[in-house]
Amino acid sequence: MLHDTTDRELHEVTQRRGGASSNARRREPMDPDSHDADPLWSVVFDGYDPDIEQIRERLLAIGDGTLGSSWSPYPKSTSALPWVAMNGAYATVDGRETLAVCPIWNRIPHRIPQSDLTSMHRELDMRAGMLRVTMDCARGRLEAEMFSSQSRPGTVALVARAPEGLLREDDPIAPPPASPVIAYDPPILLEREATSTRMGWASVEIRDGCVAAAAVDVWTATHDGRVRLERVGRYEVLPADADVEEWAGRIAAELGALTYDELAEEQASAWEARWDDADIEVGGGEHIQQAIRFNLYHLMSCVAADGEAAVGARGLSGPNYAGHVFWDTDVFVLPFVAATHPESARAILEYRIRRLPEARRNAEKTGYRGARFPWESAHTGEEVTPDTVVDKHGRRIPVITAEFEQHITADVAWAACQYAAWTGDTEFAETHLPTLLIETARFWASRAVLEEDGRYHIRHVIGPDEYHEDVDDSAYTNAMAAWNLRRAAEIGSADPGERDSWLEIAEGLVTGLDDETGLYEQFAGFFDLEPLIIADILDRPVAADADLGYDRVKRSQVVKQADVVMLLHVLPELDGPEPVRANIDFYEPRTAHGSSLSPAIHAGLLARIARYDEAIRWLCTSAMLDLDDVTGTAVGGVHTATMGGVWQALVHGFAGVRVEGDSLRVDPRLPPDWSRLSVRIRFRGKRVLLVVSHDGVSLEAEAPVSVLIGDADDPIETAAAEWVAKALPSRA
Ligand code: IFM
Repeated sequence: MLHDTTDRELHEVTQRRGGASSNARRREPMDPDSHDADPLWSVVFDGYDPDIEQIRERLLAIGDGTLGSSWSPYPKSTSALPWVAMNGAYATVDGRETLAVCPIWNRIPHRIPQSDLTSMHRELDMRAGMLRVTMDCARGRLEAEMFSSQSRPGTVALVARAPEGLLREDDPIAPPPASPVIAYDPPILLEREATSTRMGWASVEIRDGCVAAAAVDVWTATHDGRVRLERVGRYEVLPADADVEEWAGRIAAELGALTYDELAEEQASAWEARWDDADIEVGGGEHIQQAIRFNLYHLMSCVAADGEAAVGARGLSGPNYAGHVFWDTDVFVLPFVAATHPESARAILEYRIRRLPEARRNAEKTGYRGARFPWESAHTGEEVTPDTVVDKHGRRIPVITAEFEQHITADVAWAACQYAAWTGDTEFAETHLPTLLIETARFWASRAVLEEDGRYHIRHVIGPDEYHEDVDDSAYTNAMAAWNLRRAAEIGSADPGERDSWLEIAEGLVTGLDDETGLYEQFAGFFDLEPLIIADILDRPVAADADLGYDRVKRSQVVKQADVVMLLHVLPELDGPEPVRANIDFYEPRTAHGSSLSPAIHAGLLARIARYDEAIRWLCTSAMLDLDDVTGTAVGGVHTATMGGVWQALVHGFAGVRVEGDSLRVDPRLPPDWSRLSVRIRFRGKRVLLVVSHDGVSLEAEAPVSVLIGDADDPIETAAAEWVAKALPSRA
């Protein structure tokens, strides 16, 4: 049977290779006359290149967690993909739940045809979550700025200035493709001076409602003889029967009272607060520093903090994977927000919790008990993985991950424990956590089968490595299932009989571990496959199935992405340095890194065993994956799981930070070439700044925290809010 989700992604949107980086001057000032972009905090593109415009749109996307928007200088051109999406707003497209394309608020009504454009600069100011643009032609310069408000998610603002004639009055909201519903009202009344005003609204139908968008344009003349357009807009999800026109009228009055400058000030403070809780600084060069911030910026842009957060595989930055939610969200993105912005982590879990009834139905429908989360999820929580995709040769091929890639169920439980560990949220730990653990454990208890050899087996699955389908006893799946069962057995309210059976199954599950070598067999029979070392024959990362053919990779030991290595990353309690070394030595050269989820996980574990050159190589690959369009898929949106992986590689791998009981373990590995590494996190509600240098570790917390340094058994209870410890971080 054929499948490949990477190929699927390659063909979801037109691939425009050519690499953003070859044409990007990412570290140059946007507008030397008026503004110096800080190279460590910005991504800058010069010029207009139809071949890679869509990639640039995705990379420069702005977002507030609830709303994500990409800007196109020429939105009607075929090289553009204007894109606004809202968290959790899925429409039914061709019978399939798909992230809805929302009305467009950020079209700048300029009169600079492409043929007149003499230069263009775009600067994503990551510190302030703002996109700045200049466009030049013989008739003068257009300057614009826009953002999606972190302090008022769903509210957007834009300002544009230009000599008269370069801007024209037009509708503030443009309908998305495929949605004709739009209306424009007469001018609105304002309390401030304006040469004219205009308001517009639009809505698109989604599952169980609609996304309504309204914006107000205020035109003024500036003192230097230019015209100024100020636009403020709002997006909301309304019930299907809502009177959108009435809503728009009400919202327009509110928007008219907001000014761009006030919102911009709020925006700067809101982003400053986010960075204060999440920034990472690496004394290892500008390039990597900028890339790290790029990854953190996009993560902070795409996870809602209120209600529920449905984080798709491309966040809110682009259309790939139809905005579906995978394990990417639970295992890759959630740890970042659990440790920097717990509200967002809670919202991710809320998304899963609200879909528990559907997960229960899914388990029942497929013959099991408890709750089984779908491999791909959207609005309803039903399984939405497509049955087939069209490959690059136009052939329709089956996708079987929905049936077989079942580790997602343990991944959700794992994410819930991560959140509880980082935050100490007792309300969650006493209510939702037990429910999630028990329901998921019930699934595994009904899924594992006791066989004649006296061991429990889980047959017919796909582990993280999707090159090998329908395998038995995937080491990752079984270990995660056993972990899930054991964690559920710790819940006081669990039924004693059930608890005993969970522990028995966890104990009896086949692990694939060879005690002598410390090697995990990825699945039953993996060691008997052709021992093909992909590192010896192809430059990686590579889609090995595309290069070598699906059948060849299936019959060989070529691994798509971190699998056993993933296991050692998510359950560090299983390892210790020796198994990590043995399994990295064996699996890394066999791994194609054909999924973007892979390199960062390797980087983190390679750092743990002090193999710094390799660790930095894979860290850079993942941190620059989108900026350099390494996989040729950035056109479909940025890779949020990769970005979460970058954070995990730095925090868990290099800085060596993990939660252990009620303490933070800090056991860093600092590469000799890095002068320092500093990490900002929140642990149990307290802000913590950790600085690792070759002299030692210093930790500053806003209130006392309990810390385990290196491999110490006894925690140090910090007595004061400010605390500094010394420990030697580097290990051979
Ligand atoms: O969830 C991943 C999977 O692990 C590899 N293929 C792509 C999916 C979405 O990113």
